[in-house]
Amino acid sequence: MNDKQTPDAIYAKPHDQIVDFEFNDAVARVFPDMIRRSVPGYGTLITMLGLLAEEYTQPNSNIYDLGCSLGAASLSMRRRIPHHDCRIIAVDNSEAMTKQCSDNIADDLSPIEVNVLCADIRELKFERASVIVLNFTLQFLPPEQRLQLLQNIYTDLLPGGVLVLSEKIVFDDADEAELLDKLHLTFKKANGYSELEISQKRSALENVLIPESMPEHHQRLKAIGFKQSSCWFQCFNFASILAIK
Ligand code: GEK
Repeated sequence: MNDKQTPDAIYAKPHDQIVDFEFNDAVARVFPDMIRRSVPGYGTLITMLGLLAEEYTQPNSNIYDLGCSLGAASLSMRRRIPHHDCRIIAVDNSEAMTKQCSDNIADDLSPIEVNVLCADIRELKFERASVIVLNFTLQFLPPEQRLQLLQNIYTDLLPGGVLVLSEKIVFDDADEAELLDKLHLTFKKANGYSELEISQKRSALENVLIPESMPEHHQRLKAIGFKQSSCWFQCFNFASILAIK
């Protein structure tokens, strides 16, 4: 990844007006630095996605990385999938992201085929899917559209197929919410973000990233039909669920 180290200074100076956050060229340029400094546990999660793909990928099947950004999850999975007749389909509706993602995939020499698509994940059909990853993507869909996407995923998954769903989460218990928000703030400050950057980014994300609670996630996945829905990772207010069909 060429621009891996480009530092995120998007909200470092005061903005006259805070507009809703977009995955544009400016964000794509600094994305690896931005996500590493904003999402606690991101690096571990990406590494573990490789192990989950190794465990759950079925021979002659497709693996979908939905909201792939620059392809970090696809690259991690690509390096560990043991079946050479499998294909990863990495999808994002930001052209800035898919352009850079394609370059990152081309620079990597692993044998598993990866197709990068610029498309809206709400309009896709998933074919012969054994593993589908939504790594911090569902949270950017309007809440009323999430059930439909998850139902499509469930319908299209092969028997025994899995969904890995990573999200920022909220808590019903006020003390727990306060504690984990505070720790997330400490994490961002420790990673060099100023109060100004943190507050401007929070405003930009307010209408765009709408987190839900773990009980909401588990209940919806169970209601759709997933036979198991387990939290396998949590760091502060960020968590990941493994749902098995
Ligand atoms: C990672 N998974 O590095 N269709 C396609 N893509 C979408 C849609 C949509 N409807 N909505 C949002 N996106 C990545 C990180 S980032 C998370 C995922 C974050 C895309 C959006 O363009 C962006 O690239 C990605 O989802 C969310 O493991 O920035 O916190």
